[in-house]
Amino acid sequence: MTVTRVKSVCRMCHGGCGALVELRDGVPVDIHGDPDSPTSEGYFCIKGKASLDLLKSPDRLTTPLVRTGPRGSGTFAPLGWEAALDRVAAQLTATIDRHGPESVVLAQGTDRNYQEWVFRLANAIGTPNVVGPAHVCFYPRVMASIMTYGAFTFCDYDGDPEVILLWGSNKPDTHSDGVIGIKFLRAVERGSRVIAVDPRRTRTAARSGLHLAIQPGTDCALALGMIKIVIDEGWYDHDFVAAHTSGFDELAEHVKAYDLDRVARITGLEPGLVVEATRSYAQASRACIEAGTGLSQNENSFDTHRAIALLAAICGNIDAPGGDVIWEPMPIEGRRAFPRSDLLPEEQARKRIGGDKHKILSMSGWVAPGDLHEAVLTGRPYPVTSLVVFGSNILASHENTARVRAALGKLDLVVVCDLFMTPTARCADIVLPTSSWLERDQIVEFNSYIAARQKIATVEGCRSDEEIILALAQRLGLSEHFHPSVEAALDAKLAGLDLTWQQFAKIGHLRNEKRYRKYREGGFRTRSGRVNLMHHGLRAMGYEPFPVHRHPPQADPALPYTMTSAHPRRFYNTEFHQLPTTSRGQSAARVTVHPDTAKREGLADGEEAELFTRAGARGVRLMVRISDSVAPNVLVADAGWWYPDEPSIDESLRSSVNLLTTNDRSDVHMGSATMRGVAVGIRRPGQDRG
Ligand SMILES: Nc1nc2c(c(=O)[nH]1)N[C@H]1C(S)=C(S)[C@@H](COP(=O)(O)OP(=O)(O)OC[C@H]3O[C@@H](n4cnc5c(=O)[nH]c(N)nc54)[C@H](O)[C@@H]3O)O[C@H]1N2
Ligand SMILES: Nc1nc2c(c(=O)[nH]1)N[C@H]1C(S)=C(S)[C@@H](COP(=O)(O)OP(=O)(O)OC[C@H]3O[C@@H](n4cnc5c(=O)[nH]c(N)nc54)[C@H](O)[C@@H]3O)O[C@H]1N2
Ligand code: SF4
Ligand SMILES: [Mo]
Repeated sequence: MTVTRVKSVCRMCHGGCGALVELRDGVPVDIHGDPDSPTSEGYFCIKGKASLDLLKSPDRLTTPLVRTGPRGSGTFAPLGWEAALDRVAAQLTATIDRHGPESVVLAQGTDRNYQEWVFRLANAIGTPNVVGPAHVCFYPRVMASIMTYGAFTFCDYDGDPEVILLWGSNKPDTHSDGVIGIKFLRAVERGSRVIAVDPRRTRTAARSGLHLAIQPGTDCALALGMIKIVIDEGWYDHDFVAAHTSGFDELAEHVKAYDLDRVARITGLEPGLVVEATRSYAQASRACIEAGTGLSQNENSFDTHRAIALLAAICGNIDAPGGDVIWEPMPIEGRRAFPRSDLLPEEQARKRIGGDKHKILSMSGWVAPGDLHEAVLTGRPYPVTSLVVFGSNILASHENTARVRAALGKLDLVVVCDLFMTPTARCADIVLPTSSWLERDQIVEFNSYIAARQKIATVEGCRSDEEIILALAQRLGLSEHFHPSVEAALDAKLAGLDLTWQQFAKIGHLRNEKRYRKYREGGFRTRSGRVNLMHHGLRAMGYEPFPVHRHPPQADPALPYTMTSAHPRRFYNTEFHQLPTTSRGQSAARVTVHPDTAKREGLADGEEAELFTRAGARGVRLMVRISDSVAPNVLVADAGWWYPDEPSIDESLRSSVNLLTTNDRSDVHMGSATMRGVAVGIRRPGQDRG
């Protein structure tokens, strides 16, 4: 027996921990963290451990399928790869000829390091329409940061922040955006103090120096209130503000509306706590803000992240040691250049669905799901006929499930590439079985860091998304815009480093040296070279030049609770519900309920409750977890749940919180739907539905 160890990069979440896969006679038998990885330092979690389940799962799709019964019925027949790809290409060609390339929409879920391939295919086809969860995930933060500083920042945990403001983020459990929670935890061990702003007392919030148990959806008011305190108390970095920002006086005027009493009323926080948190953050010599997805899923999402960016800037923490450091990408043809946006004609780019409505999201290249579904259902501004999904379970992850379902029913062609038969894949005409991260070569690009994900195994019958995209491009007559093979594309990406894929795979990873205060060499990458406290460009687009907190509508007495969601620790978005290693620990979606609320509503721990937004309508059923880690009016539900073993779509989605979310109160910049801060009622299932 030969035992070998191959280095790769885990993709069970977007943390990207270094992984060591142990093979016996070429068969993967074990997986652990790689102690040599500079980003994860040997850390590995339960989801990473579940990776090998992916290779063995009896539920994996291993042949293309074509629908034989009504859409959504789940009746399919197997089809060979060549026939399946020919069929998809023929139908796409027909719709492009009839309705134009913009009638084809590509979809992607959370980034899986092939996003740039999806965008390249869209640009080569000539469609400006790529839909994904960008509006409620990373992009409100990215665009707020870019529009304020001209770049995106990351917390400099290695630079020993004195204070870490953990705001709407559960970093130690979610490892978001390529910075693994271990970096945060090690900084805390070395002495960083944590201020947590979270409606839920998470494990980290419980251990924080200060926990601000904010009412969901009110963070924008808190950030603006903190800016006012910093300015009033003179706690800002006077030199930095004078030399490197524009619009400070106007900002000081703007935040006058956010006095402490008003902020305390909106957020439900003790005024003294707000002042203490502000002082602690503003007076620290090194401080960073980890702003998470808890802030990106409501009508204030972009403005909340803008307000936080302004707070960090006036305190002089941008690009400072232990602060929020500007990311300098490695010189590869990666996320920025590989999509080849030059292939998309200007008149096509202008047709992006929702481009006139959610202008900031549109600038980033994405379409908001709500805008897509509306276009499909109304045929306006033009017919949208075909959807090709590369890894997204949109029936569980997009807001407004009923409308997503209606849109899926109306399209002429739905193609879903996935590892498993999800509720979304059930609604496809053609399903293409894709490979997992263990079955492909990829360059993982994060922050100032790149790493090699190496193919370790093969699951017969599956192909990677990159291979599917190359095969479709060839059939659509677009080969001139693509490389002849995936390896040739990886070689081309690395050309700027004078490396081939094979050479890079041996090296494993490369990163840029961190440099601080780069703005001193030539300013920020904004038009003025300064931090845009006031943003004239936003005004020119018809938006407010400063962040504004918008109030949620008055609570309805029939819906007295505020529901928010969080990503569960053992699962990843909508994934891993069929894997033994992860689902062994939790078999149903949970909702955290305060003891007083449970008593009032007659709910018992471990039993089902139904959350609803309309008295007569069917709600969402989740398992009650009674805990005083939430306020009596707040309910925190697990996001992204579905049950793979249920025979009907309705039953498989019975715990999916997006049955209750809508597009009614979306962020005007990004189209972010309100997923955090939804007015709901809660009852025992079977109780009178009014
Ligand atoms: N209510 C509520 N809704 C939410 C959220 C929330 O917090 N609350 N979170 C939002 C956020 S931040 C996000 S990012 C989205 C996530 O939403 P999605 O991205 O749609 O969800 P995922 O579960 O990440 O991925 C969907 C599918 O990709 C498949 N898959 C995995 N690897 C691959 C691969 O390599 N190729 C292909 N083709 N398929 C693959 C999985 O099997 C899974 O079925 O959900 C959003 N929706
Ligand atoms: N284990 C695990 N890791 C994941 C994922 C997963 O599903 N599971 N998903 C991945 C994805 S796609 C993403 S985008 C990231 C997200 O990672 P994070 O940014 O950490 O996001 P969440 O865990 O969804 O939410 C963070 C915190 O926001 C709190 N919260 C909810 N509503 C509000 C609010 O209104 N205000 C404030 N201040 N806080 C609020 C929640 O209680 C939660 O503790 O995680 C990634 N990593
Ligand atoms: S944190 Fe993410 S990348 Fe790291 S081992 Fe866990 S699932 Fe894999
Ligand atoms: Mo996300």
